[in-house]
Order: sequence, then C-alpha cells, then structure tokens
Amino acid sequence: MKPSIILYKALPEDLAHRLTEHFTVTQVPNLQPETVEQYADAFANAEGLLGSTEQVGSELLAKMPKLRAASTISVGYDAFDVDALNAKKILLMHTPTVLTETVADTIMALVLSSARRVVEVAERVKKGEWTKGIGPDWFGVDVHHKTLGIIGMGRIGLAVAQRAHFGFGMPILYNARRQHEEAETRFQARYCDLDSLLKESDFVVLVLPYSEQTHHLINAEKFAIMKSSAIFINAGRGAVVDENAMIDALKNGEIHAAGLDVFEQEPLSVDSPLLTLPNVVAVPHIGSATHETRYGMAACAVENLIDALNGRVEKNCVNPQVAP
Ligand code: 8YV
Repeated sequence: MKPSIILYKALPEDLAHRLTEHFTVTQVPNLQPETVEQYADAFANAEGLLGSTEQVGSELLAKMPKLRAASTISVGYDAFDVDALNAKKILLMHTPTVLTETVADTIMALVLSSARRVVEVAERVKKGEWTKGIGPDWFGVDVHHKTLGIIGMGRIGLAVAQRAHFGFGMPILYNARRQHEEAETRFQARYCDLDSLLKESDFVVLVLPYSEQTHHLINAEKFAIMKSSAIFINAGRGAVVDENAMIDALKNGEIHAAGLDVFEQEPLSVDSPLLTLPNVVAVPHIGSATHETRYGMAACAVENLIDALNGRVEKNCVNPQVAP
C-alpha cells in the first residue's frame, strides 16, 4: 500500500501526478485547526507532509502520529518546530540550492531600485510629473564601486557577492558564523565583525535565516552604527530586524533608504508606516518568486519527500541524524 501524505500547497499538474505515483495524497487548503479537524482521518494516517509557509508545531504534530517526514517548498524552515520534529524522529527536508541565483537577483533588484529610486520615480512619471528635464529631486545615489556588506555568507550571500564584485565593482565585506574562503578568494570579500561591517558599508544586505539567535539582531543600536547614507536590504527573514527600530531609523535619517522583501508580519499590514515612507521599496516576499524557480522548488520538495520516505537523506535534509 502506498504511504499517505498531506499536501497543503497547490502543485503544478505533473508534480501532483508524480506524487500520486508514490503516495495516496490528500490535498488540504491549509494547516489551520479547522482544516485538521475536517480532514482528521487523513492527518491521523499521514506519513508525509508537503507544502510551505504554514506553521508546523507540536500541536499539529500531535494530530499526525504516523508522520515520518515533512518537506517544505522553501530553503527557510523557521515555520517548523525542529526540536519537536527531532523529538518524534520526523525528518525535515528543504530546498536549499534551487533558489539561490533567483534570490540573489531579487537582492540586486532591491539594491538598484532603492539606490536609484526606480519605483518612486516611475510612479511620478505615471502621475504626469515628468514635464521638464529632471533635477536633483529625482536623483538617486550610485551603486557601482560602493561598499557592500553582506550579513550571512551562505549560498545566497555568495551569489550576491559574485554579482556585486564582477558586475558592479563593489568591495565586499561580510559577517558570518565562520570565515568563507571561497568568498575571500573569488570575490576578495573581507570578513568583518558585525559592527565594523555596519559602520563601513554603503549597502547592508541581510540574508540570515530566522532563529532565536537572530531575533532582532538588527535593532536601534545597530541602525545607529550605520552610515546615514546607508541603504539597508532585508531578504532573509523579517524578524531578524526590529521593524519599529528600522522605521524610526528611516524616518530620522539614521539610514538613507531600505529595500525590503520580508517583514515581521506577512502579508505586511496596509497600515504599516513603512508604506508611507518614500525611501522604502517594499515587495511581497518575492525572493524566489519566478515561474522557473518556484517550479524547481516544488519539484525538489516532491523528490525530497519521496527520498525521505524511502530512507534517503543524503541531501536536502535538515535533521538527518533522526533517520531510522
Ligand atoms: C519561499 C523563502 O518561497 O525559501 C524560502 O525560505 O523565503 C521563499 O523563497 C517562501 O517561504 C514561500 O514558499
């Protein structure tokens, strides 16, 4: 008999078909308590779980006593209570490689659009304000050859460093848990402690995952260290930054501008003060959101679940130590 799984995200047809070759699939709209109640039998029998974004904690796991593997269509797995999964020896699979280049492209888009005010001036053109040659009130600041500080030198950090170094001639500073030889030899990146990076960078790019250790790592004190001309980019997770402190820093001119793909609360409230600030480019968590990459992530997550439920955890597994 095929193992049963819960799918909580719509998949392209061919990938959904691939899943049904291996599993008995119950597709549910979300993982909310009402849904779990409605599909109680399916949750009770599920050995696998596949989807993204929704929170998976011990309460949900208690409803899934047969669960052996969860597969998320994302690189980040902060939506999962990993300790609870480990305690129950449930494997967690993710998609760490397939989205790297696309997220790095998004980060460069945020760097360029916040420095050159692309969104703001395009809006002014649409409003009919371009009636004569533009003056300094339309100008931005240069990107090329400015110093770029990258916080978090994982795969995405490296891909950003590559673009910035070869494409824009930018000196690269980085902070990470360890020194990164590849970044230093290929892109002449220089390792810095966090405060020195914040002090010296013209652009600060944050690509850290969320964890208890990174919660509000960038707070009022850190914004105060940055140059008043600095542009801050967050493409990691919203709660790595104290959003209220960032709003104050942007309002008070402690930093020049921000380009943001992630927020403490997503979707961002329409009432967020961030949306009233002209020096903010806010996009709706589009880091990996291209047709090609989202397809690649979903395909990877499907294969990951097939692998995990067949005991293969050599790649893309967050907690291979719990494998049977
Ligand atoms: C995801 C992301 O696409 O992979 C991640 O960690 O942040 C995004 O690329 C998003 O979580 C929705 O699946």
